[in-house]
Amino acid sequence: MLYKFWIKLTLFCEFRKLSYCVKEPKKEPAKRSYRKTTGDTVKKGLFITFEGPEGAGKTTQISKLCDFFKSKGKECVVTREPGGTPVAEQLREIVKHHNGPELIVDEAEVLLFAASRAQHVRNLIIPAIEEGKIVICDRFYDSTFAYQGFARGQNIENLKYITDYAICGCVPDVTFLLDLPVEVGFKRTQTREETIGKADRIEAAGLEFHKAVREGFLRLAEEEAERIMVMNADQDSETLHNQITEYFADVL
Ligand code: T5A
Repeated sequence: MLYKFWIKLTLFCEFRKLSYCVKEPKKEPAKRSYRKTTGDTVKKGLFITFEGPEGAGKTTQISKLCDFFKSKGKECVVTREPGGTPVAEQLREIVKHHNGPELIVDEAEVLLFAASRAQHVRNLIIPAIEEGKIVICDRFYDSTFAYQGFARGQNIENLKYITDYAICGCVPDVTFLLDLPVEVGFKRTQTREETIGKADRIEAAGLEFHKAVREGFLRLAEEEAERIMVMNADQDSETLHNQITEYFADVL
């Protein structure tokens, strides 16, 4: 009886290992690239992320890049973090706009972003990439390291572990870090019609916090220079768009 149960348990564990997400924690995030480099064409989808301080122009560039891919006959999905699926969007509302008497503690903030990411990766990003689509995501886990790690001071090793658990091996093929002075980004968001006078919880964290975020992003880019492309975002949006599309000249 006990022997039969042991065999069943072993078979179940082997099956789980074969399934998409290996549940055992890994020390390093799995490098899983969706860009097949064996031919000239993209065989499966691509996963592209945009990062940067507030008001860097990510949304603007993502929209232009998606139009660019569509003009080349590619299917493109635009999404964002936190958010991207119904549950993840509910978490976004809490983490950005919670305004009750009970404050969100820093540890819970990390986990809310991670929970949103876990939903998003499994229910939207991976299925779309597997269908051969190009997924462009407005922020991903680099934001967690820059905001919650470098700026809020949360332990980086803990963040790596939590991120690894959330992303299921789904590492971006390329990340564009739109870099610009924090003051320039603030000025842009403060004069944007929809957001005038409406800073959310994180935007309202102050200049020093956001300077630390920017430094954090630049440190990440140094550490992962192959994946993270630092782009000067303090220039007109068309020039920046042209610089970004140059990167894809060899894969389309
Ligand atoms: N967060 C997120 C974490 O703390 N941890 C995490 O793990 C994650 C995933 C998300 C917040 O959550 C935090 C970070 C953020 O605080 P959000 O609403 O998604 O918040 O906001 P942001 O991602 O910060 O995006 P923003 O709306 O602030 O700015 P964008 O998208 O970078 O910029 P965009 O394109 O909307 O442009 C801003 C304004 O500038 C103009 C645009 O027309 C617009 O008015 N603009 C330019 N002006 C001059 N020159 C250019 N080149 C311009 N490009 C755009």
